Amino acid sequence: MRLGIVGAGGMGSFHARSLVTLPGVEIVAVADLREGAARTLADAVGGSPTTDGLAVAAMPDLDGLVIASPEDTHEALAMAAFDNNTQVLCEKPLAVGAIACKRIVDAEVEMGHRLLQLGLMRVYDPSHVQLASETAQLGVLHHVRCVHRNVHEVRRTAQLILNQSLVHDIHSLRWLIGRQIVRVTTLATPNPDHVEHLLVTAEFEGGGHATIEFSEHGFAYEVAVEVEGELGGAVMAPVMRTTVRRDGGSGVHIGTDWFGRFAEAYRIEDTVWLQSIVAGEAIGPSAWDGLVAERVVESAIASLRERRPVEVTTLDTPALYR
Ligand code: ISE
Repeated sequence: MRLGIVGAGGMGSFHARSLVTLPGVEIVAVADLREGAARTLADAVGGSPTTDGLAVAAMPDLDGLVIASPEDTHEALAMAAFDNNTQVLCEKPLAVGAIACKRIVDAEVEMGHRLLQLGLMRVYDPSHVQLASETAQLGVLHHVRCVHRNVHEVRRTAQLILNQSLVHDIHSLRWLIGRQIVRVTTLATPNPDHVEHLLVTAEFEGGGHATIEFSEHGFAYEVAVEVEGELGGAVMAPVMRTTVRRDGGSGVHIGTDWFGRFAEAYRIEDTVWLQSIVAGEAIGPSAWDGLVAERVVESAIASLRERRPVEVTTLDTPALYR
């Protein structure tokens, strides 16, 4: 399988280094606007380095394209790959804004088959998978509490946090509950331009609600989920780590980034994506999932701006994604 990588930052490098260890994979090109980053990754995984991502996406003899460049480049890259019927593994968010996401969905619907797998990798994380199966036994669900703590040196805007980080929690909620989010309310502190803490409450179609608590000045990288239902509850067990007892105390190393916490999920995601290439049809989280999440993100941003709960209108799921 001849693969191209666009984006040689953290995520692109992680995927490239993981994919190249899998049987039958050859990385033929690595693109990054930073010439040195493209060269360093290409030296490690193979392929020609370039600064022209679009040229890599448009290569006619590519079997798969990994898009791990900034989100405002995703749409053009995905469309260029679609022109050659190339399978795509696209990092989240799908694109910036529901309108751009919808264009990608429309392109797949017009082709009549899925070519894009979206990097919402929590569905492959063993602890999330176990939580999902336990959640299904809890009867009517009343509340889900999502906690997401990130160590980020630069304070981001609420819009960026919702697009780059909360998009995961928004997708997890829909996956765990199996229903749509219909209304959201957002609060940010100290202010929406430099957020340290963001709180989103989400209401589900048919009842039940959730909170997403996001913290940017966290002491470590952590993702936790607690579900409360009619018949009981489930708490996603923290990933097992070594407890260190020293200096009169006891502590557990948690880690500061998602590469460690979700390493296994990313590897499974990469393996599933290669299966999509063999099958000629994308499996796993879809462009539609990306569009649905982005519409929730847009309502959450509107809620912050307008200081009120904002509805998320639902769309009919096209047959391709049912
Ligand atoms: C980051 O970009 C990711 O993709 C992580 O999965 C997410 O948890 C983190 O908040 C994002 O900044």
